[in-house]
Amino acid sequence: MTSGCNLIAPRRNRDRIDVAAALAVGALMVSCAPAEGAASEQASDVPTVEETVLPDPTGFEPVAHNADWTPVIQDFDGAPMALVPAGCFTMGSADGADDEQPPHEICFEAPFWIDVYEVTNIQFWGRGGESQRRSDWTGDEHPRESLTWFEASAFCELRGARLPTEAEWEYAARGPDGLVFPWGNEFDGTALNFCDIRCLYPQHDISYNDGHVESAPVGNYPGGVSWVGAYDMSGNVREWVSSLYASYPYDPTDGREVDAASDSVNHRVIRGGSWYEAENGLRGAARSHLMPEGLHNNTGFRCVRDP
Ligand SMILES: [Ca+2]
Ligand SMILES: [Ca+2]
Repeated sequence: MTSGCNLIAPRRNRDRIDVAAALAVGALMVSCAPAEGAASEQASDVPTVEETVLPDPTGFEPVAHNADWTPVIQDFDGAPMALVPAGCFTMGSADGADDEQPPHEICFEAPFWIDVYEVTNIQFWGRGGESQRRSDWTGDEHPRESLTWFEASAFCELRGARLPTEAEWEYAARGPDGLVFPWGNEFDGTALNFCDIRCLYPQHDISYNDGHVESAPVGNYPGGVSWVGAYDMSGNVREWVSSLYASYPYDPTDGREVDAASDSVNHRVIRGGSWYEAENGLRGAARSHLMPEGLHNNTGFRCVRDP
């Protein structure tokens, strides 16, 4: 990364969110080192507010409470990513399913970046993603779904990134406060795309109309943004994470991470619930799992990268 960074609106929202609005929600958005060929495009349609200095991702102190953190968003060649600062949280839930127990403390000594949005169709194809099946809903800004764990993982690697671990995903969704949902501890059917009144399945919740029967364009529910600035951590599509499905406590050294890439038999964890889920499955601690070759139109992904 170089100097000459600019505060910008998120790339995918250029035509819908201006910089003032972006700053109004309290997020520091930084764009640096535009790729070759992208400079003229950015110069023409991205409003520049002021020069700023790229924050050193490792320069932040560990965070003890969600409210202590102001989102820092950086554009990585068109993919906005949110910085997740170092800190600790309680993974799992004593009130959840058996596989969420026992709750246990997980600490991150270093920060990491996580995608602000689920990976979209246009991002996937535009960057050479490969999948045996296309998404069921193919709008540019709809999430890329109906792909295997291996296809999702390979795409993140194309971006110089990787799938989040299960612990990283949950920390980015819940934060040091351990929120039940990304936005707080009470369910709010206006903050996400889930199985609402128009949903075609028996678990539908007639109390809310979220505007979408199946998947929605990413970033459509600002009320549901997580403490780090990530959208749709709850709902829209479920998200592959790197981890093999195994019992708690979570231990990244017990094989669930190191063996995942070569294991074609055992289930991988999926997080966050989707347009198909009701309230309980949309909690930040809720765990689902699938065979890695599973193709489901309610399952997509997002990537993380290390500083
Ligand atoms: Ca819905
Ligand atoms: Ca999601």
